Amino acid sequence: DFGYPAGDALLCTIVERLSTLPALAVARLGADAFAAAFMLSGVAQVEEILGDLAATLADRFTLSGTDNTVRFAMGYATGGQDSDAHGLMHRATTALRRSAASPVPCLRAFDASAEQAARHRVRSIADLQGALSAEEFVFHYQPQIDLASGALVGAEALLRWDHGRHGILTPEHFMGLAEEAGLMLAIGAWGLRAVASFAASVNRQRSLPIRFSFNVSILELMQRDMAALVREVLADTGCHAEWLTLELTENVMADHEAGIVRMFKALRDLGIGLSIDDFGKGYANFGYLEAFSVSEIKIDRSFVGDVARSTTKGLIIESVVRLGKALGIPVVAEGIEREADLAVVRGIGCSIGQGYLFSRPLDGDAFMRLIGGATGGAAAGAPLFQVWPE
Ligand code: G
Ligand code: MN
Repeated sequence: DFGYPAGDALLCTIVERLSTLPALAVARLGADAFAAAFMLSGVAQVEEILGDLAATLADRFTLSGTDNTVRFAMGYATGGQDSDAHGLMHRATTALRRSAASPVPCLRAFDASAEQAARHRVRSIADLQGALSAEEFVFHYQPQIDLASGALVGAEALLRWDHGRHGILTPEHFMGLAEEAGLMLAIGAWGLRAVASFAASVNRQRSLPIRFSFNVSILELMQRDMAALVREVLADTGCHAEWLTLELTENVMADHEAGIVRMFKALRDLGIGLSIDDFGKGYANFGYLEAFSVSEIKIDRSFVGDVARSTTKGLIIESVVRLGKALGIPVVAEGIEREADLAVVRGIGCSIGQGYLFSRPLDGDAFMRLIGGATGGAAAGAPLFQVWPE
């Protein structure tokens, strides 16, 4: 803001001040980066030198006749007689970068674990970039059971990364990184296509189709025209709109801004379902039931687990089921792990159940076998699971 001459004068002042310190060498490394090397009598001297350095730079600088403070990021590294200069510079630069990246630039020591984390991150992003083309992403499908009949009526498609070295990874382990690396949209589009193709191959010859639900994040919804993508994928795969449901956590819908409301309307107009995932877990805000045309509510598994032993959980589920009935929206109980909990949610009147008690998420082949193959039409609608305790 002060122009080049003032900038040059500032740089000169910085060098003058640095030169008052007992440094072995002072250097300007780049436009606004400086380095100073000190010979230490012992590690204890580090504090003293850093203190002097900070004090020297803390004084106000005169720029074009006005007094200003200048903010500095600072990083350092220490080494012994046998340290090589390049290694030291590299470690100090790493510390400097971390200092500059923190919201309030402050002094940073070189930290081996931070550097390791940074290196690990770079490697993971490279892995992630390779994963899509190497076809390492897969979907596992977890059955959803009609609690009145025991028939399999739906499945939640769950993204997994079949990572050579680390085994099967769930989205919590890589979606954050995928967002940072700008890969989320590519993974999302690939995923929708994969699930729609699978749904098409499963349902093409079934008299009673299975509904497939697919998790979408708010970030993805804000960054793309989801309705356009869905329309294109349905056309390409031959999947019917009624075979697909998008699952969104309730927090997404809590602040129903106009753009999102319009997008959901477009999606519902296409004929696909819209499910509220993890219902009751976020801050309760029933406003969105009014704003959006929701087709399903999934009660969060924290209310379903051990419901047989908690009156409160039972009452909460009961009120959600009553709300669902009044609105004409089926309620899914997720995370059913025990017979006793199944009996309770079934007694309360949840329409659909999902959880380890019925089945873990299955890979595509295992899911196909479970339903009797692509021509399992004969078995469609028949009870595959027992839904009442013996
Ligand atoms: O938030 P969402 O409902 O999308 O989470 C689905 C996750 O819950 C999947 O990773 C799935 O493996 C897991 N899950 C499915 N059934 C159960 C269950 O019965 N118990 C528990 N603890 N987790 C389950
Ligand atoms: Mn879900």
